[in-house]
Amino acid sequence: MSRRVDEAVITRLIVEEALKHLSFLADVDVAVVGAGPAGLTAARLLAKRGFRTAVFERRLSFGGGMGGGGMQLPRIVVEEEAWSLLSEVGCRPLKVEGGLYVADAAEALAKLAVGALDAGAHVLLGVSVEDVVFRDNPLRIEGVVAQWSSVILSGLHVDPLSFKARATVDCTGHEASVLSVASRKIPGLSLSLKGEGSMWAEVGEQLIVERSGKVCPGLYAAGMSVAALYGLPRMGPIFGGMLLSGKKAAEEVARDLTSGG
Ligand code: 48F
Repeated sequence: MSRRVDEAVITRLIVEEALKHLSFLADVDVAVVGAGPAGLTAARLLAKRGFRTAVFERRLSFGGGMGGGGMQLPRIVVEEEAWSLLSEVGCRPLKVEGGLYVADAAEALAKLAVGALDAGAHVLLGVSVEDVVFRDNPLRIEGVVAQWSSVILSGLHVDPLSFKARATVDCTGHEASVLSVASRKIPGLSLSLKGEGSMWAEVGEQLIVERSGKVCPGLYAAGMSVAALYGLPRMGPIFGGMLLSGKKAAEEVARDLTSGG
């Protein structure tokens, strides 16, 4: 066995590289919160356009609600108009019927994650966003406040760190946790979360894409957090709306950052 395998060297390599990475992410173009289908799609498209993009994911895994398929049956359904967002990352259809594509849930989430990473997005797993950075006059969200998920779970009182971002995208799914904390804590931000509505897949899929995008200067929403914000119907294990919502939010962020808005 090689003599290069020394415990102190392993520790030093991990600490140095991780701290260098965290330091690099202290000031980014875009903070995407949540590595579900909407967040991974938004992150891939923004990173591909050259924006420094960080994804903060509370769990130690990718995919959010995608891996669970429908009632843990590991298949997802995607409409034809959204399928290109999965085929671009190499996902293969298992079946096509009536304009609906069926895919393997594990393959879809793994390839969305690889797509985001290959495009240059930086993913921090096991990191929870617990607050936002804001400025008033004029009001603007300027980044996120993050903590190790393990610290939050342990209940230890440890101060978090802030990560500045020119745009923050809430892709936290049903919880809409970034929008929720901003609505509670930021004076002058008139934002009230209606909570998602009952199931109506077709309407939910359409409205979620229409309503995705900017919420206030510096803050955007994609995926199920949009349904939670505007009280839109839920849609269950059909994922075209999540992918197209991530794309729509990414396009709006890119437009604003490019124009300085
Ligand atoms: O829930 P999730 O997959 O959100 P999405 O991208 O897609 C929703 C669908 O999966 C499904 C659906 C579609 O029909 O109804 O539910 O909108 O992914 C959200 C991710 O955000 C993480 C969470 O662990 C999950 O992986 N997350 C939630 N809150 C935080 C967070 C937080 N405060 N900080 C970091 N990550």
